[in-house]
Amino acid sequence: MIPVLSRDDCLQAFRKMLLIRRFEEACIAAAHKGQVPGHFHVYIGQEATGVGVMAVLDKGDFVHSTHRNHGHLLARGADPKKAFAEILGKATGYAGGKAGTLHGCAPDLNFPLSSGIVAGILPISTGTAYAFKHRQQPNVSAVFFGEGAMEEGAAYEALNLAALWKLPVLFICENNTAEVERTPGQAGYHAPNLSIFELTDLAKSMNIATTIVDGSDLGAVWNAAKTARARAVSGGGATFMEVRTETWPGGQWPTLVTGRTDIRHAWTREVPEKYAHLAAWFERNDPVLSVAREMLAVGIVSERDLSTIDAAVQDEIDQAVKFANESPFPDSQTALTHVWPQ
Ligand SMILES: Cc1ncc(C[n+]2csc(CCOP(=O)(O)OP(=O)(O)O)c2C)c(N)n1
Repeated sequence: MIPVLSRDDCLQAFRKMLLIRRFEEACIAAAHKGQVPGHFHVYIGQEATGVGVMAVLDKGDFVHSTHRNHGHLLARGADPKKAFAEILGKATGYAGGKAGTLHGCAPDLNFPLSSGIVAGILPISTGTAYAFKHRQQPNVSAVFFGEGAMEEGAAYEALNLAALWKLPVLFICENNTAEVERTPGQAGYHAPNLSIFELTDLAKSMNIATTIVDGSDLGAVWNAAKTARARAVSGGGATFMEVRTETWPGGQWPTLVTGRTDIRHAWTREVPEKYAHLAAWFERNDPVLSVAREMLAVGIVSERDLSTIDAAVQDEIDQAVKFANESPFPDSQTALTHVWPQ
């Protein structure tokens, strides 16, 4: 699907996807050193979704996310230094260290908040869309959430009102369990409290346009998001996009492995012994390597170009980590600031 995009678009998107990958690998490394307070969730394996959707959004559009927000922030253009500092709880982070990993935000980029409450963000994003409609503003509200959100009542209320009032919302449901056999009510199904087989059936029942997209295919995500945004700003209402990816095998909490992505896997396909258990995923399901392979195949880049981009991205992440490590923790005097309207 890469041919639908220009060379510049491809390169920019690939760089962002790699930035997210390296950021998350650094995050896992920091967590292994005990530097990340509490629980956190990485975006490895879903990079094409955030980057593909964000590529078609306008500056004036709003973005909302969940507990798995790091990739969405970087895809929207967040500063990796401030984003990493926030995750470590430092004063230089986007929210002065108070949001941490679970409530990532970048207000300057119209990314006001993420909610750690599963499905909690859907009504908020629908409210944003209502404001756009009320003000006759030609913008959309994009909201990312996992398939688990479809088990929650808040999701149904948000979908219903978005449909009823034809609100400009892009509901991006990131189903990161595409490989799991769909057996409603069974433990193997990641959303075991759902009685449906297809997540899109829920949105269809509320007359919302739906689409199912392969999350390892950057071009497919990009196209679907573009269509959805055009529908929303032309008064056609919301779209429910189910983006399917296969679970990253290194992501089992609490034993997250770095699964360090060697960009050379894109052309050598030789996965080091240490990561042998991840080999099949790197080969079939890794969106970053998939885009790299496609770009190589159509001649947009050479192996050398990819290594150069990777080195520059790694350097940017190293600087972000250094910045975050050297930043102070917030002063106790700030504990009660920004927690209530003043
Ligand atoms: C209302 C609520 N219930 C339970 C939790 C605990 N919890 C945190 S993440 C998570 C799984 C969410 O799965 P999904 O929405 O599919 O997102 P994924 O982690 O797969 O990206 C749960 C149940 C929560 N945060 N909020």
